[in-house]
Amino acid sequence: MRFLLTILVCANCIGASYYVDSTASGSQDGSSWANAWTNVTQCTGLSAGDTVWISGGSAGSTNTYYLTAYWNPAAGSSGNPITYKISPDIGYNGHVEFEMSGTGINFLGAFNHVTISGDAGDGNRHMSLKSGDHAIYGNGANGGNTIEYFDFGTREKFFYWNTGAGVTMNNCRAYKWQSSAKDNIIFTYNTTEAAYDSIVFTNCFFYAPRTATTGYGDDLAKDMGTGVSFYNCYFEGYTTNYVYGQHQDGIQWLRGNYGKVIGNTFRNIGNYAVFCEAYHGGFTNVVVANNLAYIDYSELQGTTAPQGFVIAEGAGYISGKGTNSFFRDVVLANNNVIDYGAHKAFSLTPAGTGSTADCVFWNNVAANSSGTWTIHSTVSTNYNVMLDTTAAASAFTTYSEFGTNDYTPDSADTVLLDQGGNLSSYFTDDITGATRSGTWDIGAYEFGAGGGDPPAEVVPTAVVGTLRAL
Ligand SMILES: [Ca+2]
Ligand SMILES: [Ca+2]
Repeated sequence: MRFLLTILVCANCIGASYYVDSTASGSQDGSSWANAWTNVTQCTGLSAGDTVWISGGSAGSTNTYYLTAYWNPAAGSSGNPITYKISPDIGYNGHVEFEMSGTGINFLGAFNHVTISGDAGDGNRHMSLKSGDHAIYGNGANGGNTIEYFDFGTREKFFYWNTGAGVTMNNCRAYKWQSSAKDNIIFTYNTTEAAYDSIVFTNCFFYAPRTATTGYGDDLAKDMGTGVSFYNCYFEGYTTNYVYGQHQDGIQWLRGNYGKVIGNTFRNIGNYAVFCEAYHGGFTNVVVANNLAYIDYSELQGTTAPQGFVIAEGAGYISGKGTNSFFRDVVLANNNVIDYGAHKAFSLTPAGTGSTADCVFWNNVAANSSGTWTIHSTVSTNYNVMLDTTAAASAFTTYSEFGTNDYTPDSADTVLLDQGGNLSSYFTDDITGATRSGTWDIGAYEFGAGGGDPPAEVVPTAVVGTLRAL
């Protein structure tokens, strides 16, 4: 009897398993693969902690799940989400594709305490979205949600939510084509004061269109709000005949505190790689560190627009808020800006009569990026280096303009290697995720730390034109 009781308690603890398979032909009660529900919309009777395994068919094949309205997955509870996940089982670990039937339908609206996972254990994204309007749209997502290993596809609208927190998105991908309907991939503005890491993007890949010859193009992340973090993500502006009016920023942060931008890579962004723009007021508790921004496209380098990492008053600030703003506990450190030509790599300054307290500008390196930095006199400034192409070739393991380079300090280098200051009270790793030890190096890469390169993947073929049908 005691044994039985133990089993029951444990079963309740780990949650029950249910099954969804679009090809199932049994009783469709979700109790097994044979009797699986045939769509996620059929799921009923779920409890917090349960797992719904979804079949992608056999390896290499795709099961498509058609939705005629947005998916409203049943919610779990705090600490016990309901998990909707690709099955890792042989015969079911292919690919899950969601396809929206009809126009103007978003894939997800409000969702709470759910995990949606395309992780079959092999590092690939086993879930994707085809057609539909926004991938995620709404005021929901109020806690404990994870979306992972999900390819949101090639589309014009992705993520928009104007309140809420509690979303972690990891190992996802979004490739935006240009349109007049939306000029960003991620748009969120959580105006409620929140802690660090309330909304987290990690190891994700984002692509947005821009022109070759101006700074115009869609933003990749916009507005943001409080408690948003980006870790180890990849942001790229790809070239099109973009015809709309947005200036392309990698992350354009217009409001909010407790933000982290750490270990990310920004390639060929039309305007600013990161622009913390004090549009709604100043910033407190923001860390921008261990990031790499580079240009490897000569036409973009020749335009007037690109800049690296900028934390400053905005050009279009709200009167009485952004102007003369105050920054506290803002850290701009260990970032690399590469091949921006005559452009500016770094700014950390409020304008007008604004001031700062406890702000840090340390350990940054600008290579072949010779614009004069704008750093407020009240900011702690140390261990920053500007290198011309000759000095960069000496300092880095390998360097040539627009080259495929290794920005780890060369073993014989005396400019970056062991020349930085220790900021372990703010962060402890380098861009590869390896722990920094000993005397810190200047720049995003710590010599000898190992850990491999930051994320990179084969870049999809650029979408040239205005709209491309799926
Ligand atoms: Ca912008
Ligand atoms: Ca070192």
